[in-house]
Amino acid sequence: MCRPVILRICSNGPEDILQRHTNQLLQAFFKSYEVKMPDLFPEPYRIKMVEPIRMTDRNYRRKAIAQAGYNTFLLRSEDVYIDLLTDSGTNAMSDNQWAGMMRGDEAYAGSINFEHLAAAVQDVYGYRFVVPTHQGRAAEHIMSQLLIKPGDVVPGNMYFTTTKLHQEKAGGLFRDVIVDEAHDPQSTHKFKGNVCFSKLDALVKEAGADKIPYISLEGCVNMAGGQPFSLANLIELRKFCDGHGISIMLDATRVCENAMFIKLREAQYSDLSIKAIVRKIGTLTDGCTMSAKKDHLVNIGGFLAMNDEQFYTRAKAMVVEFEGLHTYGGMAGRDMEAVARGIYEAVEEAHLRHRIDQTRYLGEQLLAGGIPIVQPIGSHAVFLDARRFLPHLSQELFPAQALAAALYVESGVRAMERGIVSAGRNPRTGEHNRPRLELVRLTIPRRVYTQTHLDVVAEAVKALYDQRRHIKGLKMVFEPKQLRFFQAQFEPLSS
Ligand code: P70
Repeated sequence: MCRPVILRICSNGPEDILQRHTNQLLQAFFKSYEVKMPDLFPEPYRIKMVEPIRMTDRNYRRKAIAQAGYNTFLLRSEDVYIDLLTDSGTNAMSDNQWAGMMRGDEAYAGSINFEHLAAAVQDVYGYRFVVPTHQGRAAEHIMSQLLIKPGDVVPGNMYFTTTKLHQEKAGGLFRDVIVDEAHDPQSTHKFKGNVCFSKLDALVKEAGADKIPYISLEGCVNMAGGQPFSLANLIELRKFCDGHGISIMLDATRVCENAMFIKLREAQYSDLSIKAIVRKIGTLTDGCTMSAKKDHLVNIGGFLAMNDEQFYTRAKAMVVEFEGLHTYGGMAGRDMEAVARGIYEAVEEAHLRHRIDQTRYLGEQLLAGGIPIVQPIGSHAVFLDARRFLPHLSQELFPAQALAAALYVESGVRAMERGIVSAGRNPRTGEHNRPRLELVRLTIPRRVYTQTHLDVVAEAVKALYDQRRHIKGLKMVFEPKQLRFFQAQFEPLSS
């Protein structure tokens, strides 16, 4: 399938030079050759350095997964062929970012790289204050401790594991207010990350607005399959929250990818640059936590940002206790420089178009092979629907965990469970939480794998689907108290 080239040149100020340059080159290329733009947006980069990976055989992998307690988090990276465990910290940095690493100002206090980072956040997101942290969960920890009081309720557009943990540690209770469609892997709603106002309204009436310190809003909702919220929904949310005196704190981890979907799916914003859309989202929210290891294209880093000066003063006081001085917060100067540069690369349209098209490519291959996946195909990953893949396994037999282990044995491809194991236990009753979504996440690191790698993954999943009846359930034999999915161990059931 081909369609004509339509590339837009964005101009949002001097920092957009790289974006303009890349888009101009692509435009010139397709124009001068008078070729049609391929259906998939091509890589807006070329490869300068490679990292060898090795293929192992099935027998080797059978032993490796048994040693890892059937938990893909416990495999050695060396034993993995294509690593789709996560898109977190696994991105390939650009030459521009690596060059920035050489400009690290490693002074204990007042590093110039912190100034670059804060200026980039202010410019792109529009928040007034920035507190650096080593990664996203550290920002979540500080924000939860400072804003949540015991007995508070925190609504969110679906839970995320670390976010919810820190809310609970601060004495809060998470409540899901995402639209129902988000829990249905077969619903093709365009914005499954949207907030449902009847749920939110009922919660505010039940708990009282004074018990709700903020609503937690995530871009491209991870646990729902990388599903975006719409700008229309956020505008309505802002109005609702203003009416009740409730803040909106953004989980900005994948918000640039969310902005790409807004541009493609919300007609009234199709003329805006990604940077302008991200800025709108920033302006409509009161602050954010950020795991820069995702959209910002680095291997480590994060921050907390806000507009409220008092909150900033308290967050600065707390970051020195847990992370480091407020001008590095657990990052080296060079890491902050890489994040500052990554922030601008993250809002390049060509990068994001390629990114979501790569994910779509894998998803469409699987759909064509009849594999049950979450739809619409999200931004950062393709999610296998383990309930439909393994209908013979009940949720207590950990179908998604078993499927991820079997995929590794079949192909050397590493994926991640996102189902009952990830959902943990109810802190009050001790029972397993039983999410409707029982998924395996095939997560695509940014700028790392080629189309051929994705072909291998698709073939592996299809081959496994043909033998799905032979995949057996698991028994959990070791269970950590918190975030159990990271270190839990399992044994296969014999029948
Ligand atoms: C992933 C990673 C991290 C993450 C996130 C959202 C929406 C916050 C964070 C925390 C890593 C991960 C974390 C827990 C379970 C499995 C994997 N997500 N918000 O692979 O950020 O990792 O920097 O502390 O997705 O999805 P950080």
